[in-house]
Amino acid sequence: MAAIPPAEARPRRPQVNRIARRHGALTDMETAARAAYALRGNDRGRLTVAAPGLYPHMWSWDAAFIAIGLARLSPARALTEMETLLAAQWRNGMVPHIVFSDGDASYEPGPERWACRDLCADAPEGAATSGLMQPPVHGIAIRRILDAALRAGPAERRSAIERIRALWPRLLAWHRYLAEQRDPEHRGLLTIYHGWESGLDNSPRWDAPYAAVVPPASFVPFVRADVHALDALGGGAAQRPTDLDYTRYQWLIEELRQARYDDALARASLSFRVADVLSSAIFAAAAEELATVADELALPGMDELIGHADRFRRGVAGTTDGDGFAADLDLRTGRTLRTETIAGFAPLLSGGLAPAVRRRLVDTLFSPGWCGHPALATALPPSTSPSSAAFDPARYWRGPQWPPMTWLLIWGLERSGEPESAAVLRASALDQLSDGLFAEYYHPFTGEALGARPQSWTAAVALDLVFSA
Ligand code: 2M8
Repeated sequence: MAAIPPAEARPRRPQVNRIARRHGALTDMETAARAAYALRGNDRGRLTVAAPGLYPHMWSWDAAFIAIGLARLSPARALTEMETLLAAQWRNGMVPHIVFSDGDASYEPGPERWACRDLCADAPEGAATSGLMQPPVHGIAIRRILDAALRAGPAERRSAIERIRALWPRLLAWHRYLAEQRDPEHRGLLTIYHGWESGLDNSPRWDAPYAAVVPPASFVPFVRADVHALDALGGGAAQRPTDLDYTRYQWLIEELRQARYDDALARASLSFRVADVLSSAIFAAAAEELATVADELALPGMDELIGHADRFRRGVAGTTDGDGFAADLDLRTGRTLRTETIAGFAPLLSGGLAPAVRRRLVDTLFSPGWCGHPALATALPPSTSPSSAAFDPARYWRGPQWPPMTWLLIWGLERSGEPESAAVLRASALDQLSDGLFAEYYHPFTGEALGARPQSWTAAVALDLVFSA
């Protein structure tokens, strides 16, 4: 029998208010059944759209979370999701942030606005794509799919392993692109060219760097489609980034087009260039997960993957304050960007903190500034701390709770030796998801469903959380 560790070494049970399931809430199995139904409804055959209406295409990191959920239903279908995404990989290895599905022209910016194939020889021949990337969750998804396949029957297991082998060169090329093109100076931190690349588009993390993105007076922004798509759900402008934000987003696309999506030119010319600590932590974790797959399936590249994991784990840890809270870096000004946002918990994904520091970071997560805030409807981390001046409870990444972020933290806590804290968050997450709506995000104080719905990645993480409980 394993010896019981001394009290000091044992993870402490976080002090948070556990909220009883609300009246009329679904059971976990009902939540899972509804989540499967929602994912089926958003399935277009070889890809799952991020959400009907607002996001009628495939998004890169959404696809990874969707695959994590689908793996609970069918590892084969989960692999199809990854195959569709990776088939749209650029020749330089970049996995694009949007793969456009045919037949829906409602999303802006659409393929014509990006014009990737006209401007860059690296853009793929097949599906039209955007010219940006998103956080590299895919290695984590591949690991989860393999785990699910290993629990399945021999035929399904064999087929999944063959398909992962076939995807392997593309996965390695993606990680190589990130390590070489997005961290040429070996900081162990990924450079992003647009807030959209972080996935946390309008987070207060980017307020300072975006203030320096000033479109010329001659720039005519295109008409936004997102606000109208949300009006139908009673949401609209108050839940989305502002018009000023959007003009900056659009101008950055113009700058990228002028750089012809060339990384060296983008790094030298763009008016937004930051080192993104959360994407970097995800990259370290994904590299480590892929290294275990390489090891088990005798695939090439294991040492390289371990090297990336080490480099980025150290890069992330190097940005932390005394309590392990991480920060981004503005590469244009050299300034550290310390914000009270959920990205500060990045080291819980990548690891590498001394145990005492990690414990302080977990304490912060459950403190009144975060999950322990007395006004929260569900004790889950908001995207921005309610104690921050930038906190806005209903506006997109500036306050609401996002289920995939909760999933990442649960996953990170589990793998960094904090299973009790992970279990507490999981119980709260299942409580939030028991409304069966699978909203894009949730109002932290009222618990109201916000944004698009059913949002595929929300349904997907619900499925995974039910079956991993
Ligand atoms: C949101 O971003 C897109 C642009 O990429 C948008 O607002 O139109 C973000 O929440 C992003 O993280 C997410 O991947 C995407 C689709 O769910 O929507």
